Amino acid sequence: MRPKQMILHALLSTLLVFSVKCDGRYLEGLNMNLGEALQFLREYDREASTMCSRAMNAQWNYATNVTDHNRRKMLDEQTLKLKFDRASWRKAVSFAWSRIPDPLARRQLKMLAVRGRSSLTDDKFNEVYHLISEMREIYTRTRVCPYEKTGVNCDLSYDRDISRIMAQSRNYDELLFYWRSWHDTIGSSLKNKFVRFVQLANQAARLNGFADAGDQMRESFDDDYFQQNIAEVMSAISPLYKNLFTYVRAKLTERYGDKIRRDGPLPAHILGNMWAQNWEGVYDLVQPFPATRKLDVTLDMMIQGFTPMRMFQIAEEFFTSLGMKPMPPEFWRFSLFEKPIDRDVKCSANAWDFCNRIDYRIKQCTRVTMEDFLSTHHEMAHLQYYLQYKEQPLIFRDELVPGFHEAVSDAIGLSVITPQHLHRLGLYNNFTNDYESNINFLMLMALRRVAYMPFAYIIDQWRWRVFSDGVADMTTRWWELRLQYQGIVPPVPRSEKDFDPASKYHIPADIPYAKYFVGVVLQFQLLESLCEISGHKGELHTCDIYRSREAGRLLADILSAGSLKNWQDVIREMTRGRTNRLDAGAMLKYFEPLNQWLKRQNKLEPVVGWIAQQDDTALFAKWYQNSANQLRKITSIFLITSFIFLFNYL
Ligand code: X8Z
Ligand code: ZN
Repeated sequence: MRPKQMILHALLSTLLVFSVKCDGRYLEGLNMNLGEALQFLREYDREASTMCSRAMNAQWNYATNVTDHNRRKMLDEQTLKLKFDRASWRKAVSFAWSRIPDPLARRQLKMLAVRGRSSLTDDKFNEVYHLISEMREIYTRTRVCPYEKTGVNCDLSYDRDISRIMAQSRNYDELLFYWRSWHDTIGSSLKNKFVRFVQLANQAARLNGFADAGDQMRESFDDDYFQQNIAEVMSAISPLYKNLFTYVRAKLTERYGDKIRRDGPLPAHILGNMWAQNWEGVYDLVQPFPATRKLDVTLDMMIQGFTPMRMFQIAEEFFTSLGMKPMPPEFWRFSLFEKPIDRDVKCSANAWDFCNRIDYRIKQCTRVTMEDFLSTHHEMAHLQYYLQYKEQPLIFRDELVPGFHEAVSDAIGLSVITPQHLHRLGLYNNFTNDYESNINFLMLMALRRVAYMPFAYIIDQWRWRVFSDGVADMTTRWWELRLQYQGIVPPVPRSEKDFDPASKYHIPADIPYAKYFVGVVLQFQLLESLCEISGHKGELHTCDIYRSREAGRLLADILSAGSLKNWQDVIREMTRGRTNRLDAGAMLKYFEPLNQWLKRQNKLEPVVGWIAQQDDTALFAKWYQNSANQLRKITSIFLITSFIFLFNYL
């Protein structure tokens, strides 16, 4: 144990009037009394449920009626909850939980003991939470100026304006302007705060028995080989990604000419998204068969007089057709389905569990569009998950593994978005199952999912390296990963004066990201399993599980366990013994027809993937190279001096 750790452990011991030791990996106490542990867990369940309900209510009130008063009330409740969590952590680590004989009690205590930053002193605990909320605030308040307009307000926000421009503009310089404004504005204001945050997060993790904050983050995946496992999945997906990348580069070259090298990486700003994480924005440039129309049933929905309420009823019927649960009365009574005209609301769609086993709601400013129709199913799948695990104790009313909530909702989405399903609903009457429509459809899905994988992979790779190796060269390391996995370079030179990773909300906001990577892999594994049990024949991307009671039973079984069971065991059950780990096979199977098509398209390309030249790395590694050269110089000077010294001495 390090000295600082010893001091804090001693401090905690006096505070808690028991001795705390760090035996092996985790921080834990000496109390092995099972009766006391069970009593604590019962009390925790009751009190934590009340706390959670109060916090959710205050959050709901604010999100559906944005006023200063509601914001203050929400923040007050959050502060109370943080205090409660901290007190619960203290009690949990007073137990020698790893040696408690009851496996369920042990698992619950472990969950309480290894999460969060409660190991910090009061001052530092408050400081880290204050820092995170400050960083979130700065990020969400960031505004930039409009392109080529002087004398106007600089009040463009990412969500309202810039995301749309990045997806729709085909003007290289305009895109560059917004990319640069966003990165420059955010990075400079967040770097120092982030550096301090890293220090505090690491301290908290070490006091809790972890090597660093990245090690603590990975704990939630409960897998000693997690890093290796996701690296293998990334390698397995990489050839498909490179095929897609190569085809898209060729198409972008048609648009942007010699601004792009035909065998090189792509500049980060022309892929339809600020972080090049979702390429759907460039669909019209890369559509394989432009004469075949894009799948969109919005018009059909309008003609048939769809309303937001009807969209939710149809989504509910999807789940009841599988034999799953209908929405409870509270859902229909209290949800927000449409944007109110009398008050300001946060319109992002989400699904709410009020932690009382009664109240479940969706908030969505629904418009009658295909996109929102898919979103009703997505959000309702989250609610279905809440309903399925509602009998578990609060601590197990959680996803099987981080990312699984999204995986479930997205797997349902993959079934609902098939032309086959839309046709069954009477929404896509001139549907033809021809090759060209299928490839167009798969291209759209690939721009959303395949293009996303290397991005989803590198976020936490970067973050974990910062936690383990320190805060030097953070921007250089960011771009090294971007180039290696995404084939992306910055469109203008960057240096350590910039802090480009902060341009992605989840980094300053301290939101883990590997779960999104896991979520995509698992959604295809889940889809494959559900389709198999439903008796689907044919290609995976055409599978619709609608009305399959068998699929519903399997899904309900998986969901009802919440986070009670070991996730690898559940994956084994789900795949009928085929595997107990993350596996890219199902995703590759889904995209195989497109992959074959891409390979044919790329035959004449000079290289599949990208070749990085010095000009590419010089865009972000100048400073790094200089310092590396300096380091080399210093090392050789040191070696020469040592040699002279030794020579003289001998
Ligand atoms: O952060 C989100 C959601 C909240 S769970 C808005 N997503 C990731 C992102 O925006 O990067 C959804 C897709 C991935
Ligand atoms: Zn979701």
